[in-house]
Amino acid sequence: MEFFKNVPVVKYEGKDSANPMAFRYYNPEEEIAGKTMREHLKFAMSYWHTLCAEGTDMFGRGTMDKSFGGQTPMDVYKNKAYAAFELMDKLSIDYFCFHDRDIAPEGETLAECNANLDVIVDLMEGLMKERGKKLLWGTANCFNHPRYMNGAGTSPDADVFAYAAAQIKKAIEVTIRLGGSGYVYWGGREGYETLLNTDMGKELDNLGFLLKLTSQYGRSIGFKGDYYIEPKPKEPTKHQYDFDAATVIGFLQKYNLTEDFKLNVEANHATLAGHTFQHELAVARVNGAFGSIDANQGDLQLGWDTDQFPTNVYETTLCMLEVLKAGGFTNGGLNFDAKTRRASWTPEDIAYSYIAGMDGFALGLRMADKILKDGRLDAFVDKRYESYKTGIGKKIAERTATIEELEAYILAKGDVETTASGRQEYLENIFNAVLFS
Ligand code: XLS
Ligand code: CA
Ligand code: CA
Repeated sequence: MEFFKNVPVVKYEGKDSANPMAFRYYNPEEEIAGKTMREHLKFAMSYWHTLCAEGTDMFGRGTMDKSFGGQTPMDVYKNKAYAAFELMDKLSIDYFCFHDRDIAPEGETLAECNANLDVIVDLMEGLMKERGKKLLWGTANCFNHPRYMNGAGTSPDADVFAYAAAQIKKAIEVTIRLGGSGYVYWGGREGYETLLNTDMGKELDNLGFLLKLTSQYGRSIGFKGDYYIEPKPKEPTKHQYDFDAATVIGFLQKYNLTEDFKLNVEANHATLAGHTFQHELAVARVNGAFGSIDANQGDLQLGWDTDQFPTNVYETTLCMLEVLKAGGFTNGGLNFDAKTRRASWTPEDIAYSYIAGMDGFALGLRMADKILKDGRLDAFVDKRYESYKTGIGKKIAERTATIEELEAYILAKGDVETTASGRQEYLENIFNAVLFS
């Protein structure tokens, strides 16, 4: 059965193509900076938005039917799997990501949930082999069910903690079975609404323990990939403990998790935290925690997580600059944690959205490569710090300078002669000049 009948196999046709079902910038086998675009970008499809989300919002029921013609719950989920692989094939997407509860129907008990999962995982394993698709990462949905209303690892109820641990155990097993190269922890409701009812210290300690326990279990049964924490500042809780990249890195250090964990940075979460996407990626990179990316974009006029497909080329360029500077992805990739708008409700809209996002990032890669090859921005930054290459600066850089020596140096000098201009506007104009040359 074909689920996306009006979606053809999407091909690269070049920038002058007027075919809306073609790539204009994403040419999978084209080489840029030593690797093919496919290898650089490692696009992944998000199962939850693509196969599950039906366009509901606070004021309205779904506008899309994602049952894919299934009559029983199990058939619905089997058809979701067939539809998923059909779409990945048609769009040349090599990877996918899912939550345990996206791929199989929820049962009455944990045992029933696990049994349902096993049925679909069997099916997926076959489809993955047949179509050559890979799992970028798996995760557990520990935020949707009412039991998680007060959090999972940070719940005040020990039974909820135990349930979450057991659920994550199974999700990691499934991820390993499907050859996943990553496992994500997004702290869905790991946060709080008010300190009047919250013991923050206890909650953070418990969360650290949950991550330690489950990640070590994964290692003990052979997981070789990366674990990621995905920062987000708010929504659903008012204060999420994984606020931003810097907060998460501090948390990982405190609970001795840095060896096993990196970050999955999402664009929309960065802007919700009041940062740029580039800032969050740079924080991850300079701390050796750059892992994977949830590629989407928010709406700066709206204060919530809109998860739109990324089409802002300035943002994708700055993102790909960071990715290239980090040396590219190892176990990570670009997961489109993005959904069509409520009013873009047809199956074709899903294809148009992915094409827009993939071309958006293909352009970003092309532009980032141009910026690096142009070299003026990097040369400027290098020169800006050149005072650390000689004299007293060299001693500071080598950490041999003493406090007395620095004092004597300045006392002898009297004062600092004015420091050089930052030239922000000049550089912003170079950026535009390279992009539009
Ligand atoms: C929600 C998050 C979520 C994670 C995976 O805002 O983006 O979808 O990526 O649990
Ligand atoms: Ca995400
Ligand atoms: Ca999001």
